[in-house]
Amino acid sequence: MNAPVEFARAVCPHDCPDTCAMRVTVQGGRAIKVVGDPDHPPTQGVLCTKVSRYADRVHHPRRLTTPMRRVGPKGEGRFEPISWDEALHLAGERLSEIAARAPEAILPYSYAGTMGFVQGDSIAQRFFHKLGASQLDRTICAAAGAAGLKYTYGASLGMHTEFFAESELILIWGANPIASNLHFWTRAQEAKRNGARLIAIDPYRSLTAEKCHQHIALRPGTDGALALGMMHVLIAEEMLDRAYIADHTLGFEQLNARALAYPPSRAAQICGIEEQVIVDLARLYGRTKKAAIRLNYGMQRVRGGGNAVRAIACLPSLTGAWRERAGGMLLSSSGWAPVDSHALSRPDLMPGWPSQPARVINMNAIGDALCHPGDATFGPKIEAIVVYNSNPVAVAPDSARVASGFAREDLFTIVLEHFQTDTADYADLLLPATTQLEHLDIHKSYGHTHVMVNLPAIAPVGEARPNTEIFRGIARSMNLDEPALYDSDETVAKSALRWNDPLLEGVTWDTLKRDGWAKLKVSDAPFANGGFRTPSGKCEFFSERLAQAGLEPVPDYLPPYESADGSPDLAERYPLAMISPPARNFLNSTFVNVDSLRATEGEPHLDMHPADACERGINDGDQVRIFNDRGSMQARVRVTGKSREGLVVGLSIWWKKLAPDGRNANEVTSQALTDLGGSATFYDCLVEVERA
Ligand SMILES: Nc1nc2c(c(=O)[nH]1)N[C@H]1C(S)=C(S)[C@@H](COP(=O)(O)OP(=O)(O)OC[C@H]3O[C@@H](n4cnc5c(=O)[nH]c(N)nc54)[C@H](O)[C@@H]3O)O[C@H]1N2
Ligand SMILES: Nc1nc2c(c(=O)[nH]1)N[C@H]1C(S)=C(S)[C@@H](COP(=O)(O)OP(=O)(O)OC[C@H]3O[C@@H](n4cnc5c(=O)[nH]c(N)nc54)[C@H](O)[C@@H]3O)O[C@H]1N2
Ligand code: SF4
Ligand SMILES: [Mo]
Repeated sequence: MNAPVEFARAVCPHDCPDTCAMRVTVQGGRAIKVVGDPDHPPTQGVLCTKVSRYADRVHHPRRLTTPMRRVGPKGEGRFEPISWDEALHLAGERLSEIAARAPEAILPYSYAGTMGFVQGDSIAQRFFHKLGASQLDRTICAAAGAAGLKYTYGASLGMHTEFFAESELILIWGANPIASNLHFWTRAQEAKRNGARLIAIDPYRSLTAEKCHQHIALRPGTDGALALGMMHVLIAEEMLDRAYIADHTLGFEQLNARALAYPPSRAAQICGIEEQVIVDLARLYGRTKKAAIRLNYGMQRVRGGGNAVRAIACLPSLTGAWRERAGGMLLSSSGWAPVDSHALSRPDLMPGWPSQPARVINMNAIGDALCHPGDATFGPKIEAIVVYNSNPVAVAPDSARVASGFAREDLFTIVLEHFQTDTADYADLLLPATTQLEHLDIHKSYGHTHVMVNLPAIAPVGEARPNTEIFRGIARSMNLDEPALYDSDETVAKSALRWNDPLLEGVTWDTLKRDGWAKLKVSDAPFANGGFRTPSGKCEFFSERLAQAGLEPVPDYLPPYESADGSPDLAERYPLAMISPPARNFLNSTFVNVDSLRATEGEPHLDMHPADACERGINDGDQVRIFNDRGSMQARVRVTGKSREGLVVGLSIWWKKLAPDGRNANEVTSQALTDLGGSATFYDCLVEVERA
């Protein structure tokens, strides 16, 4: 007899602005189908291809189902199963020993494998804070943009996604929504059907750029110059909303002076595009009432990423586009949610809090950090690393350095994972974690304005445990007596939001659990009457806080570290700029091991302009070696006009061990950090390419 079918409600946990609501069909304790919830307005019943296969991932034959201990050399990935008691004992024993001597020699490493507040950084951070472990600066993705927004608007705030459907002009800027923000793309197409013009600003003719009315293919890392060139035209031709500027902005005179230094001719030269393109773009933007910008993180993974976001964020305040709900800008909406991050992560548990917090390690420089012998400036050498919700050996820059750090025989490595990833291969202890269908969580979104609850749909697969439960277990084995380490998942979830915030009016934990989601009460045109969250309450063209920090207070253009302008000698040796944005069927390095999705991507490719290929005697379909001083990888070339001249594109992020040469794009990326926020500079990378 067939087991009865049940339905459960879940939230897509992935690092994606769409934060979809999912409906899970469960039969006989197994998830058999996952679909988009038709009742959730942002989801509209649609999931992307990847997550439609979520059940395959949950019940994947290679899911980790028991704790394991390393038996072979580091990195070889040979393990033997052990019991949870033994695993927790081994973890606790080693961490206790290090914590008693040098707590900062312990480092957590986590990012956004799940975006949930409970399984993300709640009990885990409380645990590391209590130990006095090093803190991790979680800056691998969005930190430059977040800093840019903070200094301009006061927080990560922007338009409602749904109102892009009413826009008359949409600049899709450093964004590839067909791959990475599907539900926004639906709105953009609605707008297109209503007559809106869509313009992609991207060095690469992405899936999205291909479908826009116009594609402006600038050099990577030059967006700040483009925005300043546009401003020059807006100012020179008086396409300004003087009243908006007077009432709701700060520092127009200084910004005016800066823009004057970027006539379109100069901006065009920097960006490698026609001057007329900038003039036309500025005129169209300045004359369209409902002009909206969908900015995304692709444009801020370069040296000047923070300043570029600031420059672009000034545009809608110059023209007064914010007055319309279909005008303005959206980079991230995550700052609307009233999250109680103090309650979640409890920094006050740190022994030195608040005057002497533990040292901070930037996650983008994990390669250098793991290889550091320790000294007075750096502090103690890292002796233990605990990885959860992340796959640094595949995703962190300067990968050879990262791998040599993880290969250290004297480094104690714990990895909490669903699968034996490239990072898991280096674990001393590999612990099986639950997926989103097996645990409780609460979410905000950075692409819409709902908060959402995920309820477990099935029991944990095998002996998998939620991250929270694993950290509670390690804490118990170390005899830590702090009660906050033992809060239940539901207690943690309830503490995630400030329920008395007016944006959550009428919403409680119980209603949220019952309904699955709630829309925050953010007004339709949030900055129509100003109300920015900066110290001045205005859109800050000039930032006093930046000036006080000794940084440039008015947005400027900074050439990429690795470019003909930024480093001419390097550009002689390595003349090609390389970017490695996400492949459509992967989510960062997640899903690379789902065979059907990997089969769709095929193998690692490198897209190259015909002129660059011809110059190197490279033909379509050739295997090539991509290299610089940091390392090399191989890929199959696609000779295509999708890449502008001088640019090569390797869609990512492959698991190294599933690539033919055991390497991926991060062999060549660098650990250098952005101007603001200490973000990674994945797309600020020069290489040379030759036939393999
Ligand atoms: N399918 C899929 N979806 C994803 C992800 C995934 O891996 N796969 N990852 C998720 C995550 S973590 C994130 S952060 C987002 C990322 O998604 P986005 O924020 O959209 O960023 P990217 O995909 O990195 O880059 C977007 C576009 O920016 C272009 N670009 C690169 N350099 C520059 C530049 O200097 N200037 C300009 N103007 N454009 C540039 C790239 O060619 C690319 O087409 O997507 C999320 N969604
Ligand atoms: N070359 C290049 N490198 C990049 C980028 C790029 O565009 N180009 N993009 C960068 C960006 S934007 C980002 S955000 C980072 C992403 O880097 P990461 O956040 O590390 O993302 P993933 O590679 O998806 O790895 C997440 C891991 O977490 C695991 N996981 C998921 N849920 C759970 C859970 O509940 N518990 C535990 N224990 N594990 C879980 C998954 O199995 C997966 O292996 O990569 C960056 N690296
Ligand atoms: S990855 Fe993004 S688009 Fe796909 S289901 Fe998750 S939230 Fe939706
Ligand atoms: Mo990201």
